Amino acid sequence: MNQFDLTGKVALVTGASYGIGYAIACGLAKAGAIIVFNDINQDLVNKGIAAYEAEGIKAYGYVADVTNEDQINAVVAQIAKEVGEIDILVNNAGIIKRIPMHEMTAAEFRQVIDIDLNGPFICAKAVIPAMMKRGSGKIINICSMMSELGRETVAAYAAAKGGLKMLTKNIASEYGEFNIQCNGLGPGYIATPQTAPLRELQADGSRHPFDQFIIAKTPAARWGNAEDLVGPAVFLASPASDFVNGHVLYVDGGILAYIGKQPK
Ligand code: NAP
Ligand code: GCO
Repeated sequence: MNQFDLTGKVALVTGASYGIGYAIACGLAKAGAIIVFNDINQDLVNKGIAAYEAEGIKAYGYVADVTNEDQINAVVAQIAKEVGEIDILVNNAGIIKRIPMHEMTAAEFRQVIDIDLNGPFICAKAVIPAMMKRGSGKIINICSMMSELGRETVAAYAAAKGGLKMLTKNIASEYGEFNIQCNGLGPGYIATPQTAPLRELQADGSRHPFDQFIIAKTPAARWGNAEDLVGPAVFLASPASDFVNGHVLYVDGGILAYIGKQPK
């Protein structure tokens, strides 16, 4: 038996019109999964469907804000009717606000927590009952280096991603007996729109200081690509990981293991 075969499995990847979610969804599709995704407006969903089609993937797209429990519950019910019960949930949708904490408003802090932590709670809560009834399910929460480390200007994001690590462990603890596995996938620094500001070339054509910093902090000496996350995501979504639960699999090129290259 191919332990990495996802044939016939329905996978919901949140916020997957582009970026990491899109790459993971494409990888799950190539392993046989039926791809369903949501984004916050129809324009993004339409663009996503077109992008999947260009990859030869028929994806089902729905408009839903992960922070809106009524919208998520309605979409999960619609998916069950139109596509099938969800076997795999990838909580990918997320934002970051890079603001010094003492300058961040409470509203800005709450918005990041709402999308990056409350959203995964709402989506997991929506799919778990059917997984319990079926006696199987996979939940993958997209964590971060900031599930383990802090840095300037990302207090809300780190609080959310640290909380998401513990939510992952708690879902694993509470629902493991129903053969539901909940694990985290912790990307390092990945070249997507979300990190584009950290890689912008300087006026003199030199690399952004943060870009240089990440290269020095990464043993692989490169930024990750969204495609680097596909194999680990297929593993966590497949029978190959049926006895892996409450784990955060970091895909970071070695950042968390490395003190950093000595400056020349
Ligand atoms: P991205 O390029 O900004 O894409 C995020 C996606 O989530 C977008 O499609 C976005 O839609 C969607 N989204 C935002 N708020 C939403 C909401 N309320 N409801 C539904 N969808 C929503 O980000 P990314 O780099 O692909 O990151 C994806 C995930 O990986 C995030 O959880 C991020 O924290 C995490 N991560 C990223 C990195 C990295 O280096 N890039 C590393 C570690 C972890 P809009 O376009 O409308 O905003
Ligand atoms: C930042 C980056 C990071 C990455 C990612 C690292 O500003 O430090 O955006 O937070 O997005 O989460 O794993």
